[in-house]
Amino acid sequence: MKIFTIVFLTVLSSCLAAKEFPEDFLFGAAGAAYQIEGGWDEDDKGASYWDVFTHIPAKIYNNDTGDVACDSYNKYKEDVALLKELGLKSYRFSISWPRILPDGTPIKINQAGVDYYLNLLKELKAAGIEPIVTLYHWDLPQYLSDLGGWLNPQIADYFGDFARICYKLFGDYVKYWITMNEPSSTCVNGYEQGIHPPGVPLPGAGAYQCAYVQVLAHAKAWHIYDDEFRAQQNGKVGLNNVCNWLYPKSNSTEDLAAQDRAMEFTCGLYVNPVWNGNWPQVIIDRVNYTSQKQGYSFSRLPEFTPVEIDYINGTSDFFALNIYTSYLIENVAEEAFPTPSLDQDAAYNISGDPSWTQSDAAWLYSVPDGARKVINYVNEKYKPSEIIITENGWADLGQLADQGRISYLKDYLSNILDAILEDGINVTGYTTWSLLDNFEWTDGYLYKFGLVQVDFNSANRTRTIKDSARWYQNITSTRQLFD
Ligand code: PNW
Repeated sequence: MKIFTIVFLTVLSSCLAAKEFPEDFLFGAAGAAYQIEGGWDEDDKGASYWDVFTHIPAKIYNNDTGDVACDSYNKYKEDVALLKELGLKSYRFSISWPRILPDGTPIKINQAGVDYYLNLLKELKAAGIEPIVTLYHWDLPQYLSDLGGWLNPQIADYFGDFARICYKLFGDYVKYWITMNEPSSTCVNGYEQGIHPPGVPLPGAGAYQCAYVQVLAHAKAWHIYDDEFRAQQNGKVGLNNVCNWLYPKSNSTEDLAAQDRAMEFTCGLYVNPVWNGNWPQVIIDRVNYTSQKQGYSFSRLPEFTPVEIDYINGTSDFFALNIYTSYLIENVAEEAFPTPSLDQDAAYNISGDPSWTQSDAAWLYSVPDGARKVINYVNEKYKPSEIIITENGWADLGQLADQGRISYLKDYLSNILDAILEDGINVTGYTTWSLLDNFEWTDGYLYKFGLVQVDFNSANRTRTIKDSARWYQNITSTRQLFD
């Protein structure tokens, strides 16, 4: 080799320093039942409150629904083949509660639904892909919503029965269970603001009551696993939430305090009970204070009894963390407390920084440093023995040449890897959101997060691999990332 070439290659390799993911790192992709399955009333499936909600005109962009979605109910073999082709080692999917139990109760099991998930699990097993299974990704059976949904503490018992049935039916195949996807989204969108089902805004009360019930339901599902299945099945059960790193808008004492509150109101409210036994103290104090100012004789935040605290504390075997974006947080100085709301209790404004790259979906910015910061935050505060990044992804309009997604994933993966290698945090897996373009809740099919494009205009729901998928395939097969 010419000396020139040797010098060139040496310089090149020192510029392109490779970082390596641990050998057993679980690279994968994610999806959720209502967003991909379709088959909304096939066989004996019951209706979820999302089925009902999307059929109400003007609730969803373009009046789109999940009636067919990616048709994964019929095309799951193609999905697994794609995962395999991309060399992925894990697949996060969710079980539709009303597909297994049509009205949410154990009175009737829909065998066709059970077979669907068994077939999917067998297909994954044959392909050597580890399932990470979410029990609840937002599709509550309509009957249980009519019973009060996530405002009714008894739903925790119904959820426990559903969880038990799933462990019994599928537990031999599953090592990672996630009970609830993002209580923060269910509770704020569904019960505080009413922009998700059940669609009735209850500001200042709905999100707190929902968080209370979801935490109890999660804990019930964890205890059932712990008491009845763990010894045999030897899996792990965890709670998931989205926790984004929030930066203070200035270094003023007020904004720094607001930053801390904002982390608690968006993340801690839902996960602190499970890891540390109660709501974050700052939220207990704030809601108590504003409730009093508004003339209540009690706090709008439900109180956990000592027995409940004992029951919920320590009920997560790993931390399932979704990271998408970051925001700037600015304190709101308040003089009056006109109407109850979570926003007023939280007393901060959020915004994006103009220097951050914004996706087509306006809420989503690329702020990769935030990933490392939030992983450190969660690790210090909750001390999980294991963290899995269960969602992280970028929105665009669905083009195959998706350079924006590649840049986003590269920058976030690099920061996640720094958290592993430099901060020594035990992040063991990463399932990017999402494998397929899919039904994006109130945005219908407007924004796309997939590694794989789905043609929603073809009856066949044709799947086409995007550039980002090929890029990701290269990262997951080499486990190397170049800065
Ligand atoms: C997730 N945030 O929700 C959901 O789990 C997915 O079902 C959904 O498709 C995906 O995001 C993309 O929208 C989020 O505050 C909720 O940054 C909140 C945030 C991000 C995602």
